[in-house]
Amino acid sequence: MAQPSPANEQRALLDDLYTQMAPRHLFPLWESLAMLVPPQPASPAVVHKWSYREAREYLMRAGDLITAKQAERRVLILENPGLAGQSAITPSLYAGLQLILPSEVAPAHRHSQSALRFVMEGQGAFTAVDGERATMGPYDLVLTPGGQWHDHGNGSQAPMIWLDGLDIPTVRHFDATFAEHYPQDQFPQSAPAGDNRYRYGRNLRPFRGRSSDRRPAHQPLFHYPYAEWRESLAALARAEAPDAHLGHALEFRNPGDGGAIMPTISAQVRLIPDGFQTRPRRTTDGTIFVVVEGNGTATVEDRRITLIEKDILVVPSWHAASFEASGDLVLFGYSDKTCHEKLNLYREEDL
Ligand code: GTQ
Repeated sequence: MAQPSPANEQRALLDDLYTQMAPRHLFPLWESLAMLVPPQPASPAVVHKWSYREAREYLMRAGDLITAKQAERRVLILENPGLAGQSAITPSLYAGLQLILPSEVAPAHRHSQSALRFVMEGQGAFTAVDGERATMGPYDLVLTPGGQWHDHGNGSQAPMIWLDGLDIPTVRHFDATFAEHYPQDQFPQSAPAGDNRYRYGRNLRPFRGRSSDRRPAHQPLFHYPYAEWRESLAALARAEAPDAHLGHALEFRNPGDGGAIMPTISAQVRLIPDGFQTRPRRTTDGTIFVVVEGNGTATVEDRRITLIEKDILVVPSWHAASFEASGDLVLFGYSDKTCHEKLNLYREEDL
């Protein structure tokens, strides 16, 4: 074997090798190994907060310029400043604010991507999933699982705005996306509004099981009303002291399998009591938070971010975050935690 060349000579010879290989689409791992396999997550996403009040003004202006039908979905994408051009709020997840004005419809379609809707304002518009309507109110969580026909309509007198949380970047990553339009604006109504909640949202299930099941076995329930999850958080807060790192926290559960709400997305709610400050905690799942009630401050690594109602905050993977509440602070959050768990990647650390 040849003796290694002196450093400067080696550099020149290697650079020459790289230049000759590059047109053949061959590259040296040793130049990028530390970046490809870092010792801990080094997210390209950054911490960022969107003011709902500010975003809403732009969304309403879009409402004057384009109809929901014309747009198909009239949505402003919340793009992470560290992921420019990727329509992503974290490397795996998407977020957008969708507006439906009175008497508008967002026409029926279906796609591989799974979506959650978290209502920011308005009362009485609906999301229909395979022909069953969920009538939506503030801070309700509604799911449109992958592959299910869904349309939205607003029969109320006021604008309806919700946060869309989708796994668009994840599905793009797997190159597995299919989408279709339904020939009519609305998928035919096939069940009474709210049917899924009575069948699957109360620790019951149809006696004959799957033979009488309209809903897919893995996604029976698609509406988690605010009144219910908020009451559960309040009961938790009465029953025990807050967890030092979380406050009072609950995770939304899929009654189909006891796991996360959808195959790619997990969701949670937290109540941090007035005056309480959580200790910092970091997790591998980058998380999108919505402030539902109260004010406070988030500290993410060395950044302090004031929070008011309806602000939207993204905390990227492995960023230590803590929350301080002035007035009971109620947060909704969603992330790709369930993917991390399935892939044996999930880690969390209480600091
Ligand atoms: O409502 O189906 O924000 O398909 C992005 C893609 C919403 C929807 C979005 C979508 C939808």
